[in-house]
Amino acid sequence: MTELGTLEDLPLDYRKGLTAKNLVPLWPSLRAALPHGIPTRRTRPVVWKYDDIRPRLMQAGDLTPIEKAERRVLVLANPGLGLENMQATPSIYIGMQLILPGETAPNHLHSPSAVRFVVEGQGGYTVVNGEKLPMDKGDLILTPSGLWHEHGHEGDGPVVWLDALDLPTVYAMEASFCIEGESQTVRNQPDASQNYFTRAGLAPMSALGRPKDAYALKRFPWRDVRTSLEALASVTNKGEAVQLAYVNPETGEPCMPVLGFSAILLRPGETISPVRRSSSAVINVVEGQGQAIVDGVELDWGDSDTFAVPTHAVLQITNTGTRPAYLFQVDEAPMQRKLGFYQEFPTG
Ligand code: 1HN
Repeated sequence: MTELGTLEDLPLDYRKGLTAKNLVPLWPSLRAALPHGIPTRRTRPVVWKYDDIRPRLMQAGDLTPIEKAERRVLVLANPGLGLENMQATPSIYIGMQLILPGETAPNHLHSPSAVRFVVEGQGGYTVVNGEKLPMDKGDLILTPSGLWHEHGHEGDGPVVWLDALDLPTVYAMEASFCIEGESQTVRNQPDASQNYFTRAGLAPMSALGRPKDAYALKRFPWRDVRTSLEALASVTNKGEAVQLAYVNPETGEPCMPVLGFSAILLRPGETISPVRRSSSAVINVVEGQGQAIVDGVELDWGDSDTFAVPTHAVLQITNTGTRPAYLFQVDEAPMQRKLGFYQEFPTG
């Protein structure tokens, strides 16, 4: 590799002249911008234990009324990226949100896209463009860019869900903003997962003649995901990942444009070594216990824990328990594919 010239190689006068005119020489920074072979990653492989999050979230419930928070959230911030930047990985925002019985979180829309993945509790709901979506444990709820959404809680006990947003990317583009609105009128029909899209391979006849709905399905009930994972496991060799992607049933494409979502089943004692990918990931444990080795760092995980996987990381995940483990994965592969640089690197 050729040694490139440094800033200090340049006469001070010349450097000052460049600065005065808002100009910067590329060659002293070229290797940092384009490292050879593998990107420089500041993202750390870390685990956020639910046992650390939950009591602090409940404390927030006492300390901060919902009116003073709008969204009562503790953000899972990766220490390698600066806690203040609210990035679990460079392109993934993750928060844990608490809503208490009777509370409502007001209606708004924004340019970033969000999903909710329910961690605990019953009776929560989100209204998305007039469609009331129940939130049971493990359900995935989409609140895409530009769609009105508000939350509520009609049950007992706390409801906690994980928010995943493409906020870091949208914010970096100086394109992140929000509009507040009046509470929505709920349409008098259950969510589309309960009537229009109840089975793979079946779509309402009326869907055939019209343009594809970018967000045909806004709720993916965990009950169905779990059943589908178990069916897939029955025909998948041990050591091969049992993994299902959440897709738009009308297009077969990832259900959101920037972030991708998938569910993984790990059989007791099973280890999987997914290919190295150019995208980062955040993994939440629906249930089970095990260990991940991420770029050589050992992370122990249990129920409702969450861990970060940097881009290009070497990853191994083991279910150390005696029952199946279920994981929920967020990554930015859909965005990287659209931008034309998504890659998988065979390991070994
Ligand atoms: C948001 O709209 C929600 O609607 C939660 O529940 C977390 C974090 C950043 C920006 C918008 C919500 C958010 C958010």
